[in-house]
Amino acid sequence: MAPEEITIIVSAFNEQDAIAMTLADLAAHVPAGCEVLVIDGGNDRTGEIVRSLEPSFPGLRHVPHLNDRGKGHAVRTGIAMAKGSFHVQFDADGQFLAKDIPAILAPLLDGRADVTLGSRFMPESGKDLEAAFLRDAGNHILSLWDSLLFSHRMTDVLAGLKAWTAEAGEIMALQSDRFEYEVEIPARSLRRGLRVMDVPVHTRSRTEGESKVPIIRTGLRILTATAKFRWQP
Ligand SMILES: Nc1nc2c(ncn2[C@@H]2O[C@H](COP(=O)(O)OP(=O)(O)OP(=O)(O)O)[C@@H](O)[C@H]2O)c(=O)[nH]1
Ligand SMILES: [Mg+2]
Repeated sequence: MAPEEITIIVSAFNEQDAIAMTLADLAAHVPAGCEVLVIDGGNDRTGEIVRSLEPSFPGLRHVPHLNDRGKGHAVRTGIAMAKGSFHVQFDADGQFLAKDIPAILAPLLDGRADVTLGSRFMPESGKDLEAAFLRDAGNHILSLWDSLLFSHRMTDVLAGLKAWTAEAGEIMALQSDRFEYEVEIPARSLRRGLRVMDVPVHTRSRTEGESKVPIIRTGLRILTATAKFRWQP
């Protein structure tokens, strides 16, 4: 498969301390020539750093996202701009590892799934996050809640590494602006008959930059949004 068929969507909000490391990891693990769109909603030096790397990274493109309304909005912009037939969503903060991208794409490439969800909680996953009890517990509860609502077992609906075919991207027709879009991806996919599959991935603790997530407020927003995704046509 030609590398141009793959688009990596990297949403970034003030990730000047992590973006270079994230892009170096991508450069080492994805075929040269893949499209990499950094959808930048922040106002720090992230853009400057990405633009300085563009000449040595074919396919890399900095996309200033001026009226950025959140990560979901940024990913939707990435989907609308993507030229590839396969889209990978990859966080800018270096917590997910680019070496897992071939595995997350494989079920799409050989036609076994339309959407793949990276999972930090399968037996084969590798996780060296320091104890984040509240976050993990919330994630397990949301994943279980979604699995019940959509009658499909999912182990980690909130992971920042997911992939889908361009066609599935159109069918999902995401609408969320903020973090609830993580759940909107499997929810709309399953409601619209797409095949969704978990794939074990590896993570490491955030070493650079800082989290943008108020955990309890975000969890509650996601919980109510899920019910909406389930019962909306
Ligand atoms: N464009 C854009 N990107 C965002 C926004 N909020 C977060 N992001 C990016 O989305 C990715 C995930 O955000 P994080 O803050 O790391 O969220 P998280 O991974 O759930 O939380 P941590 O585990 O604390 O890192 C990162 O690459 C962020 O830079 C936003 O409002 N706009
Ligand atoms: Mg993160």
